[in-house]
Amino acid sequence: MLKLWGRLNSINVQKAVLAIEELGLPYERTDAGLQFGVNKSPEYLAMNPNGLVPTLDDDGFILWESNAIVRYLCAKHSAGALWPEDLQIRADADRWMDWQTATLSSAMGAGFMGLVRTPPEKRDAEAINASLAKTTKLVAMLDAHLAQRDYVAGESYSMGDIVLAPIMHRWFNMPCARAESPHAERWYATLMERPACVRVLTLPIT
Ligand SMILES: N[C@@H](CCC(=O)N[C@@H](CS)C(=O)NCC(=O)O)C(=O)O
Repeated sequence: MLKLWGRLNSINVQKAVLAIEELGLPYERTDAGLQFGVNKSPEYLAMNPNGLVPTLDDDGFILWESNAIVRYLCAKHSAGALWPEDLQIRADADRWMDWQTATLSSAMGAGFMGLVRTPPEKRDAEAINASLAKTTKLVAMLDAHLAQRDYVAGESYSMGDIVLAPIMHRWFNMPCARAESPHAERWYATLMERPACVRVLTLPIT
């Protein structure tokens, strides 16, 4: 059976759990990271020397990096669907997955940490506002992309949507003002009709 380590309020863990839930695979999840600890133990570091979550164990095959986990599981269990066979459609999904990690997550980090994980008296308003401004521009980019298609890689739900869903759920639920993004909002509402998305993402933003 698949084993996964990571706390559920991490968007990187949520991506992996969402992929597993979409695929309907049996799995065991162990809370790890922040208040749960575990991720700095010698046993955990032997699996994942980064000391970060998530980490997957598929029958002895250990994998870390959330996007790699999503790609691996979708390729193994859903080639031609969640893992598109068409090279260009797959590259499109890959592109948005990498953008999520390298660009959107980096931009949103300070705003999220400041507004959600920092008490009001300790917040750095300048850093939060800069982060929200950057995120707003990036969400507008995603919104323009989704104006032309139902899902991030075209007309079908794919691993690209799985990776973007947790961070966009966080964005739409963070305690801050947001510019309208009607196409991204329509896409998000469609995703939230999926039982796996409801199961994994309907959590307070913490
Ligand atoms: N690029 C890595 C980043 C992993 C990462 O930064 N994980 C965070 C949670 S989102 C973490 O482990 N933080 C330390 C902790 O939770 O104790 C991935 O996508 O898996």
